[in-house]
Amino acid sequence: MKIDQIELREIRLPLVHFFETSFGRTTARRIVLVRVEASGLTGWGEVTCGEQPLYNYETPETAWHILRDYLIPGTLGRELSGPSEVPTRFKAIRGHNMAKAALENALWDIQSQQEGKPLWKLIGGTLEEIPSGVSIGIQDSIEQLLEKIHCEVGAGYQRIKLKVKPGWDVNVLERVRDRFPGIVLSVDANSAYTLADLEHLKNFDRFYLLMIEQPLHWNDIVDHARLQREIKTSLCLDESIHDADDARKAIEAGACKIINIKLGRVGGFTSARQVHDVCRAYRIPVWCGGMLESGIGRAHNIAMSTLPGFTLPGDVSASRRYWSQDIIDPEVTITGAGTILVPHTSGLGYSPSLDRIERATARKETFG
Ligand code: OSB
Ligand code: MG
Repeated sequence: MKIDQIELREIRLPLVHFFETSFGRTTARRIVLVRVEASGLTGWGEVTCGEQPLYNYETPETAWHILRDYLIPGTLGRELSGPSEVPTRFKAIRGHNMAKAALENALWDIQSQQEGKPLWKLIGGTLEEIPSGVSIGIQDSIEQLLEKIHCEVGAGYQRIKLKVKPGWDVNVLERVRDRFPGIVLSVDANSAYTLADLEHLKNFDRFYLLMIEQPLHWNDIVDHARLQREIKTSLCLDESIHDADDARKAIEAGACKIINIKLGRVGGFTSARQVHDVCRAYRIPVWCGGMLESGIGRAHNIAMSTLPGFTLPGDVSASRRYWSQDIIDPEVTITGAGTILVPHTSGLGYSPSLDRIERATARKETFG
């Protein structure tokens, strides 16, 4: 495919409810979208980084810079054998996986349209109904949290994940388990603890959680392996896994029993499939993480979640939980069984609304 034009846009989207993690509260998103024109077709990608360099070091500004000054000049006007040529071509550029993923994933969108098949089939997906869970942020009060859990369980979501941090953990879990003894429950600390908290973390075993996600340092494998030896609950790594090699090392070290795959964090579909394949070979279950994506990133997440190793409910939930109006049609909805039905049309399976994207655009730059 020959890349004829690339457009970068930053859109602003207010969240319907704030989202708070151990590193802070988000009330509105700044999202960089990549639109690629190739072979007469249009493909879309989303940079999934946060507004601040807190989850990882990427921000909308760093992504814009890396795309404008490196990734776009390296692909514009060129004939590419396919989307997987993007990671090969930019191997020398260290990191910036979310910027790379946005470009590569837009090309997968184009290729699936070219071949006239759904994106999820093109990447090798097999599951047509995806189990869906929710990630619930830190709230202003435990009562507010209990009310939120009640609503999400009522909506049918198959797994509830709670954000935790020192001071909002065992005390909260005590109350949650008291009221909801039977739900499938997990927690995500986004690196809020250290091994000095080992005795405290052992208390989490009482709540028969499905997993504890990324309790320790955001780039660590060794300390997580130590922690996993000391507690019964399965650890899941998120921030620490950037590629298939990280996954192999973490699994071999015994640092986790589950891995969360995020398309942006690992650099796009090519790398995500490699992480998935390594986990499958070791019989490590995976699930699709979320980054408060707009409909475009959400549609890519749905496609990835159809790979056969995605056996646990993901953080991919209905558009309505985030946006008063999503930027795709139709919006993402869940069934009463807590699943998302994958689309059967070719390409992404959801149409970006140019109208709504234009209205949300804060800046735009076109190349080519
Ligand atoms: O660690 O999974 C995470 C959101 C922003 C940054 C990191 C994380 C999250 C979530 C939200 O948990 C998942 C979602 O609903 O998109
Ligand atoms: Mg996480």
